[in-house]
Amino acid sequence: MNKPFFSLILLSILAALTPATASSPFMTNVYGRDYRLLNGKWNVIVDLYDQGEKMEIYKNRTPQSNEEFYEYSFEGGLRLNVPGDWNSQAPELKYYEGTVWYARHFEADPQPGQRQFLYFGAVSYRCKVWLNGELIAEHEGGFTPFEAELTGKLRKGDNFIAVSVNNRRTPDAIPALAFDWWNYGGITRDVMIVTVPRQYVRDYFVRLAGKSAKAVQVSVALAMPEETDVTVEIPELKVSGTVRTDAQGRAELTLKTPGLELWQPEAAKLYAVTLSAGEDCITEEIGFRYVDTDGTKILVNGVQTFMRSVSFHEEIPQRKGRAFSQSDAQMLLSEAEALGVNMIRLAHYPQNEYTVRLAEKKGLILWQEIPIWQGIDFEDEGTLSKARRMLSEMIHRDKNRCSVCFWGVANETKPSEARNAFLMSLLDTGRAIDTSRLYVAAFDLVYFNDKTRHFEMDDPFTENLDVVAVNKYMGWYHPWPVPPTEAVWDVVPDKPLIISEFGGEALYGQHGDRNVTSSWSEEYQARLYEDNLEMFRHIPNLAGVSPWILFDFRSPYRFHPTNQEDWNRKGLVSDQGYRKKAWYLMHDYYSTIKNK
Ligand code: GCB
Repeated sequence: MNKPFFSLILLSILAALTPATASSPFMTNVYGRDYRLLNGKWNVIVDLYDQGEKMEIYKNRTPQSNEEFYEYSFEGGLRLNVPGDWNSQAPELKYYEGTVWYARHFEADPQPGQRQFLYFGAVSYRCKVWLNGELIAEHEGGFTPFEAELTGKLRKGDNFIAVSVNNRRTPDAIPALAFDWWNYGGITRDVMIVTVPRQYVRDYFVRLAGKSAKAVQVSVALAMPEETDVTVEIPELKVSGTVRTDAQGRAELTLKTPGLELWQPEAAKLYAVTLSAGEDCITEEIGFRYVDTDGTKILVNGVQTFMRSVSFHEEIPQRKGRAFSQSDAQMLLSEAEALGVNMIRLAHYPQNEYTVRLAEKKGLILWQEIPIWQGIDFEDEGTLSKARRMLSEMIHRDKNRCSVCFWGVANETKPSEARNAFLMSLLDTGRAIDTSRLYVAAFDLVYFNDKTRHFEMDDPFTENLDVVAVNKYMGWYHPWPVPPTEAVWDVVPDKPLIISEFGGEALYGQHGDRNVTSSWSEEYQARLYEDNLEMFRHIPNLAGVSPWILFDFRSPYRFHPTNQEDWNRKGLVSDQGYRKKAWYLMHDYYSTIKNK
């Protein structure tokens, strides 16, 4: 049997055998729980040769006799902020790829009848967690949460937690060996101890029951299998309902919602929704909208909506580090809003909850994706199961965020049987959890057909997607085969098409010839934008555009000694926060479209 065919069959069998991803791997809405952050300074040990586990340094031993000694100590060494990447906190860790141990003490006072969990917003990229010397969690994937139950393990008084974090790039990882952003390592999002009652509402999915504001559908899962009453209330609408869970602790409820106002792009409306069961009660601000397509149009709440988008990485350029806080989210989103967008494509991985929740409050549509970014080994079944897990973790974390209208499953992949089976398995995984969003992938294989004189793309996988997206760098990676006025597109003509990336590099403050690509000048970048904006007029099924990218971002991919210096300079805004000339063109374009 040939290898691709064999792997195709293997992948399909595996996809069928791997357990369903329908129930959430962590509790829903952790920020709505009783939690205590373990953020702040942690002690670290840099372990380039991976010796720490063998030495059991997670036991944090100290000499107990005259003969004993230990070649490590968590006290008295380097300390790093959590959340935060290590690369931006110590010069010697700027390019570090390997293991770093994080450790700290904390006080606990566990009460009978309560359960405690340790929750990590994200650790990049793989990690193991020990509590008081016992291994309690392992996780792979740098952009999604995980938790470990601590009930019965926490000591009254002092506890010691150690986390080994490793960000080494490997061929089976997601993303894999090379990618165009900084490989930040560390505990990059909030860490918290969460306390819940013994039985609690572990998971819920609240969304419209159909394509109208008339009713809301609620799916609930309790932590433990038990038949009990769950009450769901939307006080502002004076709506409530009670349902009994089945023996597995699960229930479905439909609530009629007269007077419900839909969440709309740029007009966010959220309702406090409360779920209670026994001793447990949890409230979350939730919005309601529906999204679908009609031919080549994207409809939000039945209204055709053109996606005026932009992308950013989870990075604060001025600080040269990963974004992690509420104020970071505010900075990124306010600059996006200033451009006049109604959508953000969160590049290229699930970003932190502060960004997602604030975007929702601001009425911004979101596209979230997993880092299936070029170079992925589609024939490796281990990689497939990781990808499915990442996708389901992303969906579970944000399924109640109505702002998320698109789940992205891949960026720039090439057709092959193995790729098709892999992506199909991701779509199946996603659709088994959530059918209230559009599934999208970004492709980069559009070419100019000399015979038809059209831009075209041959990738039959597009059939399986609700919306097709194309990254096309006309005027940067691709010279123009025809003037932009004649650049007519014939790509997936029956589906909505989003230009999910376009752009080129310019060093802020560098002026030069608007006709010379290698000038790296603001003038050339502005000209490139003029040309692309002209081309967009000749894409009949265009449903949105998303320039690449809002801010210059750090990337070891980019090593021109004077124009790049480890920065991808395609930002409309520089690493110092200055707007380049192209920003103004894009801003005008968006105001014109908006006011049409
Ligand atoms: C792409 C990738 C994006 C890169 C960008 C570039 O197609 O999707 O991650 O950063 O091009 O700048 O080349």
